[in-house]
This record gives sequence, C-alpha cells and structure tokens, in this order.
Amino acid sequence: MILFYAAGASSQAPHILLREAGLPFALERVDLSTHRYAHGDYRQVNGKGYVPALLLDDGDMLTECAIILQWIADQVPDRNLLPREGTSARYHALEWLHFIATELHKNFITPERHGGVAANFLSKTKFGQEQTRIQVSPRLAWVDRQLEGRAYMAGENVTAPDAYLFTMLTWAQRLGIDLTAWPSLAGFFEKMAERPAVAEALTIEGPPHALLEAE
Ligand SMILES: N[C@@H](CCC(=O)N[C@@H](CS)C(=O)NCC(=O)O)C(=O)O
Repeated sequence: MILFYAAGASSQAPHILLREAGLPFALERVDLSTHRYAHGDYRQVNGKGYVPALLLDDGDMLTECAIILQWIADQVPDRNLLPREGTSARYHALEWLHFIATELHKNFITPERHGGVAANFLSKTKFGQEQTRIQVSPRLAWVDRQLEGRAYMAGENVTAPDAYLFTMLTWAQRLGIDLTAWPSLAGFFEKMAERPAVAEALTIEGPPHALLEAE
C-alpha cells in the first residue's frame, strides 16, 4: 500500500492513522506546485491532482481524506479507530469526519493560484490568510466546546477524526491562530503531538510549503 502525500498537507491525517493502525505502507512524496512525484506526473496517478491518495495492494486507488481514514480504521477493527458499524457512535464519528472535511479542511484551502499553479493548500497572501482566520475561527471555537472534558473527540481513545483534526490545528498554528484561546483544543493538540505515531509522521514529512507573502 502506498500513501501519496505532501509535507504537512491533509495527507498527514491518513499518514498518522496508518501509524496508529500499525499497518505496513510506503510513502510517495508529491510536489503540489509542479504535480510531480519521483516517477513522473502525479496527475497520471490521481486525476484530481491532489493528495491524499492511497494505492491499495490490489491496485485499487482511494482518494478523499475522510474516506481514506475510514478505510484505514476498518482494516484494524481491534484498534477501535472508529466505532463499530451500525452504532450511533459510528455515525457521530462520521459526523466529525464530514465536519472536518467540509467546515475546516475546505475553509483552510485557498483558491489562490500563482502563475496558474495552485498555491499548494494554505494561502500565501496576508489577505488570504486573514480571510481563512475569519472563516475557521468560529468553527474551531465550536470544536473546542465539544472537546470540553474529553481527551480525544470520541472520549478517552484516539479515533480517525482525531488525526484529521490534529492536521487542521497544525494549519491553524501556521496561520498564527492562537490555540490557547481554546483550552480544550490546545490540550487536545498537545496530547496528540506527544503520540509516537504523530511525532513520527511529522518528522518523516518535514516542513510544509512556505507561507510566502505574494503581495
Ligand atoms: N477533497 C479532497 C481535498 C484534498 C486537498 O485539498 N488536497 C490539497 C492538499 S491539503 C492539495 O493536494 N492541493 C493541491 C491541488 O489542488 O492541486 C480531500 O478531502 O481529500
């Protein structure tokens, strides 16, 4: 199995979860500014051009972060990375994945293009970064209230939405959003950062694309 990723991008969430799951996998790094990877044009691998994409051992390809996270969790049911199918807890976990994908992830992603090329994922302009802060801050405040009294989103155990939320919080920090304004969210971030799976993923990926000012 191969995870196509870009440093610090949303692909970091499945990267973390694959490590939490203890599944064997290889990584292929993608340069989002050129859409190239080690073996050529990434768009030949994933016609959507974006990461993450997960190439399965049977040759099938999965895309869309929230779906890849579900697939990973379902490979290792004993690890409880998602609640059992058919339970209301499962639907609440899916509710979180959908919320993170549509209300956080999408609101962080900039529509900016520089010379016709996608600005990777976070805005590179002061204006764009301020717009992102305005969009995501109320949603982060809401997540903070939901996390009150909990170690992780589903309670005491780490689950798939935690990996996704953690990656979104690294983006918030890069845009200068002060997490200490939201104590539950800040505590969650610290707890996640201490997990070996998270530390390993961050170390291997290295620093994400620079937030250059294009003004
Ligand atoms: N709908 C996709 C969006 C993925 C996405 O936004 N990927 C960004 C990085 S976080 C990307 O690869 N952008 C480059 C591009 O669009 O060319 C998902 O949920 O997985």
